[in-house]
Amino acid sequence: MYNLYTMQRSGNSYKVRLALALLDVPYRAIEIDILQGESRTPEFLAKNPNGQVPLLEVADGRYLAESNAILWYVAIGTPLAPENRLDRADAMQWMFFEQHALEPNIGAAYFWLSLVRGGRELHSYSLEDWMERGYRALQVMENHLATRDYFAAGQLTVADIALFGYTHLAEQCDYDLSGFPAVRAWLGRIEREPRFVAMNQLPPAEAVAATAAAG
Ligand SMILES: N[C@@H](CCC(=O)N[C@@H](CS)C(=O)NCC(=O)O)C(=O)O
Repeated sequence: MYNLYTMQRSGNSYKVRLALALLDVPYRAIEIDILQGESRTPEFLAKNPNGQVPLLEVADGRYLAESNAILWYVAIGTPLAPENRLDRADAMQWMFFEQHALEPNIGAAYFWLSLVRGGRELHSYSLEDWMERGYRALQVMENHLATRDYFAAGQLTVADIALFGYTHLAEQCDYDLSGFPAVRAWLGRIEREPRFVAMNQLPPAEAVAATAAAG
């Protein structure tokens, strides 16, 4: 069974939890509170020198970081990972977009406005940029989804899961999605997937037990 180092309120961690849930893959969750510096301890840095979650222990002592790399790792061989060469590259294209255009803006706004007390005041100078660039990314997504149900391969893939992670949090951090009907319909489509789990849903019982044991 996988060990997943995760933080409940981290969108990047949630992507992995969502994929594992949709695939019905059991795992143990080890909660890391980044706000308490738990991703920067010597023990954690020995596992991920970049000091971030999510982190998946794929085999004894072998760790994989970066949410989108982890998504591919868990999804290969399942319907979430397209087989066709172009579909696969297309999915990757959207996952790079997610990391460069969406996550640095909506992810940053979510972190500072929703998770950090006083974050809005601390980062008031960045907010306008996050809003402008975040809306630009949402518009690209809206245009794509206007004629499609999913981002790549005509089906639900890891690209949708990657993009869902922060898009579904946008309204919690000042973005207004009312002008993005195709994006809203796509969010609903994913939420109706069998085995969908919400971000605030706790990991399965065996995972919680493992977290307590690890603590
Ligand atoms: N590109 C990485 C970003 C991971 C990331 O930013 N993780 C945040 C939580 S969402 C984190 O662990 N931050 C703690 C830190 O940087 O100290 C991914 O997609 O996994």
